[in-house]
Amino acid sequence: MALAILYSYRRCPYAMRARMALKLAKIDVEIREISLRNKPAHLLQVSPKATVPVLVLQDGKVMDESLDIMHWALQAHAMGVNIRARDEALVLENDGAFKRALEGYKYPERYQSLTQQQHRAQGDIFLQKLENLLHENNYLFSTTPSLADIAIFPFVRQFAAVDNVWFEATPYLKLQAWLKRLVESELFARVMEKQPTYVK
Ligand SMILES: N[C@@H](CCC(=O)N[C@@H](CS)C(=O)NCC(=O)O)C(=O)O
Repeated sequence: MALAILYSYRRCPYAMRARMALKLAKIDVEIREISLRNKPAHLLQVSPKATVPVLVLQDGKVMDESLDIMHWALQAHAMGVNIRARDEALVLENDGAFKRALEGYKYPERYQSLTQQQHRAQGDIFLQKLENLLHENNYLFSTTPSLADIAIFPFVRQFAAVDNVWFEATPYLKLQAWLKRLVESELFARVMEKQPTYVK
């Protein structure tokens, strides 16, 4: 039987977390790496909002939110990955206030109501929270990665990359080690393998 299809974009943090959850759950999918400027007709047809990731199952069911894809993958094939209400709350904070701070910090010219430093200070509140959680364990809620680790770290990676010298100079030693561990993981390397762009 043909595989489920995942419309994806390699460098998109939402697509990264969906690819990681699918890989963790050992669910094989056909990855269709798209060009955001020239989206395939089938993607637009199944999901008019046309963001990535989008998962199209063999029975035609469509999931076009990364968290839905993660839940589906990890619940169906839990693989010891726990999903709890506390994961949800932290991920919502990541996708809300932290993501907004990240956008402002990355593109201060587009979000001039605050300076770049003020945007960074907004994001710093979340980094501090993660650092505190990581004092308990190597991962946010446990000794192994949970949904929250996988859902959040692609965004922290982007935040750190805006000014790596600044990030490395923060007192967030646990957070730095956590990010390094996830970025250097085999799982991440596998989902970041380059794919040819799907054109149709
Ligand atoms: N809430 C969505 C957000 C996905 C999203 O915003 N993806 C970006 C790429 S990182 C996108 O596809 N943007 C549409 C575009 O650039 O045309 C999710 O979690 O899946």
